[in-house]
Amino acid sequence: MSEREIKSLEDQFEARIANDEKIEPKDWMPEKYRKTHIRQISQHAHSEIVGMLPEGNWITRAPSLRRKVALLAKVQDEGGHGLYLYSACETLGISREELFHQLHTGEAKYSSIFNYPAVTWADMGAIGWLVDGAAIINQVALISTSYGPYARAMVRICKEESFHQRQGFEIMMTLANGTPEQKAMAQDGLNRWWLPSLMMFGPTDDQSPNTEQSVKWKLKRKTNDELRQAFVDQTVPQANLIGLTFPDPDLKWNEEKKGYDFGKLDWDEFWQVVKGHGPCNKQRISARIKAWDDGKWVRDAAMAYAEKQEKANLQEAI
Ligand code: FAQ
Repeated sequence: MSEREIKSLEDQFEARIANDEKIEPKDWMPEKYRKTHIRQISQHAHSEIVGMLPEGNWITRAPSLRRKVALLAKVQDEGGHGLYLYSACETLGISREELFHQLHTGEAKYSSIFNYPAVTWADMGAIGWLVDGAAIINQVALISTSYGPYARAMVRICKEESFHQRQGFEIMMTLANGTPEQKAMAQDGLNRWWLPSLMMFGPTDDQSPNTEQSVKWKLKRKTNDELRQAFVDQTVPQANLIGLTFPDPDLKWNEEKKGYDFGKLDWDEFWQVVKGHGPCNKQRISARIKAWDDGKWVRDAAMAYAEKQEKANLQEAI
């Protein structure tokens, strides 16, 4: 293709983005757009399935049948989100095997938040309320992202995340209204998960190398700092309602900006976790590799069955 032809395709592409049209898998797109989407969608997919691990550990220890059923359903939903997102990512021309290879070798990232341990039952409340709460703020914005398969996956994911957030908040509310020990457990969960949840939104805008281009392509509809601020403003009144406090002496209402100010986050800790040195990174990746290896016979059986079906269909056609 000549340079002039490429330039014309680029111009048409930019015009479609400006027009808020969805880009579909078979449409022409700049190579950088495709790669950036593979990076973000796969990081998102990996986060969903690695995110099953801290909560999966608590299914057998849920305090009642009702809690167990809700947690089981939530963890299954996260697996489903991973599936939609891997499928959306595959439409960009990368295979599921390659995506898993990238996760297992550390080439692809997943959300920092899932490298923290879930040590008490209150952490199931804190994860649902705060981690899913943060995920929704980010993902509602992604419903209007420019890549069609990603945007459509987000519609259902957001509905389910909304249930997850409520089940988490309800656990926290029950504990906060319980015995002094239960309230202390809820407070401890909030203390440990609050700052890591704020870091989920990624580095501050001035330190975020991808934001500018991603906002231009309407992959990201809001910046990391805008989303983080929206999350703080939404969550502080919820904690006030159930009588919990935040581990941040600088958190206070700012009438001028009509939002909360909050303290500086520990970005050294964030980068340590992202680079693989968080409390649970090794444990999470080895659990994923084991699941992949243990599932080999299922994949082989499914492939053998599909081949058999294809042969039978061919013979029928002859
Ligand atoms: N953890 O330039 P930016 C969930 C990396 S889903 C690790 O700002 P970008 C559901 C970033 O990749 C949670 N790495 O990057 C659930 C980049 O590195 P790279 C996941 C992070 O992409 C709940 C570098 O830092 N949600 O929780 C993180 O423009 C409960 C520079 O950063 C999504 O993935 C981080 N927190 O913005 C499941 C949503 N932040 O790739 C189970 C979609 C940044 O250049 C249980 N993703 N990095 O080497 C996004 O919106 C964006 O990708 C951001 C990052 C906002 C996460």
